Amino acid sequence: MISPGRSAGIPGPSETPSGGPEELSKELGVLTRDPLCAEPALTLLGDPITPTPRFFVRNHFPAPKLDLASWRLVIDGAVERPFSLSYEELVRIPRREVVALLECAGNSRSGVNPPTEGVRWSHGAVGTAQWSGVPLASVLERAGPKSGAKEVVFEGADRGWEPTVPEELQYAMSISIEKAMHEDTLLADRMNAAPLSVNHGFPVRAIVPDWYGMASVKWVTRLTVIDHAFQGHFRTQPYVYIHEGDPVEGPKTPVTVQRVKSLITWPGEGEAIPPGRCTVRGVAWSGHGAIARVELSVGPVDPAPSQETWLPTRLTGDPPLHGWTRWEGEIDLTRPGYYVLRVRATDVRGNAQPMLSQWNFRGVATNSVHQVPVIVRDGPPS
Ligand SMILES: Nc1nc2c(c(=O)[nH]1)N[C@H]1C(S)=C(S)[C@@H](COP(=O)(O)O)O[C@H]1N2
Ligand SMILES: [Mo]
Repeated sequence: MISPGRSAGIPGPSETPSGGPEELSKELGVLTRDPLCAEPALTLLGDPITPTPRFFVRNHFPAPKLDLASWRLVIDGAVERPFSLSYEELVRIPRREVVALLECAGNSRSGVNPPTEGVRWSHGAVGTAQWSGVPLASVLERAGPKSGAKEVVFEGADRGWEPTVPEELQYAMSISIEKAMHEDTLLADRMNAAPLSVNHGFPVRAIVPDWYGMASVKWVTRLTVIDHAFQGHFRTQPYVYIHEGDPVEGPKTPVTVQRVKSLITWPGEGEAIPPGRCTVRGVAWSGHGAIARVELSVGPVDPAPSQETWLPTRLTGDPPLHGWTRWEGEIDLTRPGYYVLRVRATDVRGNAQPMLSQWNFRGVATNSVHQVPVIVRDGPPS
């Protein structure tokens, strides 16, 4: 008998991706090899949906190779009916498709000054994909969270060592129970109409739309409902806001919802463009709501703020709920020279991208105005 999942193109046990280096796309530049952190050039990110070979990879530990036939998901903690289920059982639950953007909280860290610890991402640790899976709420409702449930902890199957921690760690991250019960929060097994690759979390990962990527836990094998704030390493150490003057001891504000941000995907940094009219393109998003406007400025390299003239851009396509909005704006540079293009987005709640986002000790959630130097000159494109 063919299960409903199978007929929808769900992989059978024989279709387990092989993983390994052969899976790594040539469109990604490698920042660290083991564990793998890789990002595409920004000029590859203009499409509404990011093709999987151009989707960044952020692994904290070596990617585990899980076997579909033996994979199980355990649901326990502060629930009335703890249980576990196999992949076959999971895919029988009614499914949902969600277009959602993932941005690594460390994206754009290479521009942070003074520099901080952490992977030195350029701006490519962001992508929008179509995810398909089972609403997390369907699984949680079956277990029945107890009153007083505050957070859900996702545990990944990956483990390893971090320089400053004396014991072996497992990747784990929590989200609020409200976010966990949102209909678009998924246990996803498909990305862009194909089974997840090993590096993107095969066989099942969490997708937590509008939150930074650290919450979308890959290789999920356990969900634990808790009645307090999760104190695991990844929740309390790397993915928190720490500002100058904060007390060293004591709780820190966790990184959760994506800040408003826009990026120029064309022209690329340092690109030579011919004099005359030129269309600048890019993407913009906010975890707080839709993008209301995106403005572009063409300035001298080092403008006084008063010299900056912000021009409106056109938002193209339908505004997605959890993806990015594409925009384009016309510029007209007749005189050869060196210029800087700058872009800033504002969301419907009035959150605006700052010229320089407030510095923090982890270099997370950087959303400074994106600046792209260009050269206007005659002659063949470089
Ligand atoms: N189990 C597990 N889940 C994880 C991670 C990880 O290292 N282990 N990295 C997180 C981080 S920090 C990000 S930004 C996203 C990246 O997802 P991607 O590699 O599919 O782009 O996965 C998240 N989920
Ligand atoms: Mo991340």
